Amino acid sequence: MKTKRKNVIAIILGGGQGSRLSPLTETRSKPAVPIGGKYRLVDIPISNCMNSDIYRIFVLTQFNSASLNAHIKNTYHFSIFSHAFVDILAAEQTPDNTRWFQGTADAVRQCMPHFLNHDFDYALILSGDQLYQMDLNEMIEEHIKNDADISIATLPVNAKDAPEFGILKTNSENFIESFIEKPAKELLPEWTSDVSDQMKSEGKHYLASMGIYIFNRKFLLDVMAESSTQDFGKEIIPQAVGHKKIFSFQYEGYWTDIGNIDSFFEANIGLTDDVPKFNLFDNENKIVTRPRLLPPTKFKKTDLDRSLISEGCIINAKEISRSVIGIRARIGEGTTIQNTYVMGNDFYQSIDEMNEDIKNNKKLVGIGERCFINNAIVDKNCRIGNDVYINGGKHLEPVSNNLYTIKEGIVVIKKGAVIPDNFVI
Ligand code: ADQ
Ligand code: ADP
Repeated sequence: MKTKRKNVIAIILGGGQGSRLSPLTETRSKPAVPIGGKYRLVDIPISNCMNSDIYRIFVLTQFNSASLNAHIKNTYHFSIFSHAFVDILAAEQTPDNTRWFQGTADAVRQCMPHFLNHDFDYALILSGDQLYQMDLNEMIEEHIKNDADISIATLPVNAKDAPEFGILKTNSENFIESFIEKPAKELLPEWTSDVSDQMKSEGKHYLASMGIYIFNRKFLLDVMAESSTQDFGKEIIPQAVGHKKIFSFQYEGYWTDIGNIDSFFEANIGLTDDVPKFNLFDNENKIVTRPRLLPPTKFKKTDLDRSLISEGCIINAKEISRSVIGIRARIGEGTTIQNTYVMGNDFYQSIDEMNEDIKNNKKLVGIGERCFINNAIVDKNCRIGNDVYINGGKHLEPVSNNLYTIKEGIVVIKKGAVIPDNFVI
């Protein structure tokens, strides 16, 4: 049973330069990156908030893109009788500030005047690039019950992952007594915690910060008044340990970072598992996105296995397996798609436009005939010709050119790329 909503604002950290997710962030801001065929990254934290009855939400982004604005404007409509909103706050130049956000805390600091226009007792600070479903209200309840200054959501991780995170230790009441941001491997033996038997059996001996924080209003105002700190993980949290009450809200459900190409790819393909760890098929916890009123997807001769197919696609492919196919995708006859996230298209070409393109020897929007695509991400609005062979995998060296990038063996075809017939990667 959910408890009644408290006086909370949510602040979603929408991303810095987004270089880890490049090239998906070359032409759009990180929160606008499409995920799961029909969603955008920002839909995940916003849905978590709304499923937790938190409806006053700010999205902080380094640069504002037309697609992020359009998405937020067309998706999150609230009654004029409610106080609900989703506002995008982009790094902006003011007479006394010409800098972009220098880090997560600096982003919050620069936006403080906007937050202070609203009444709130607690600020919930969330990352914009994580895939998880959590009742945030439960964390707020615990924060209040324990009379904490800050709460941090934490989860057990293994030794391989620990150096990527803020690692902490708690006392028997779950208050954080020590914290280290991204410890070197050699330091790990000093940082083990007493985790549950289940977590021990999975080798997860370290308690990691999930980068999800609750700050009391007063404490947030205090730390934001001290302008030398730029980052929560590197400065604010370590500096508060020892003199502030920092509660660890331990979580053991599914949670994954989707901030780089590798983890983003895995998270998307993971949605095709028999029982995906991230559940889109839930009556209570819905993931909200823009309703687009698209037609049903149409297939011809396709062998389908373990795949998510979004609305409005025209698919004549021979085979699609373990793949996520985004809205309005068009895939030609004889084509095989395996282990791939095809983001789909922003628009349909009319028959006349297609005939014109064919006459002018231009590739059509979508994926052509007799192609083979494996271990790849195909960004939106690509024009992939016929008989194209893309076989991603660890055998490929990292590369980046104007058509595609290869990271960790995953081939990312850039948005709007035109790939000629018979092209081989
Ligand atoms: P990281 O994820 O490495 O570690 P960071 O790169 O600061 O930390 O990103 C946190 C979130 O803020 C991400 O969603 C990112 O996109 C966003 N962000 C980064 N810079 C930003 C900026 N300038 N403006 C707006 N948003 C920005 C953090 C903590 C660790 C913790 C991990 C959990 O520091 O202690 O373990 O999160 O993932
Ligand atoms: P992205 O998903 O890469 O962030 P955007 O959201 O910026 O892309 O672009 C999506 C929008 O662009 C859609 O709403 C669509 O209406 C419009 N659009 C883009 N290209 C075209 C085009 N060639 N014809 C019609 N509409 C287009």
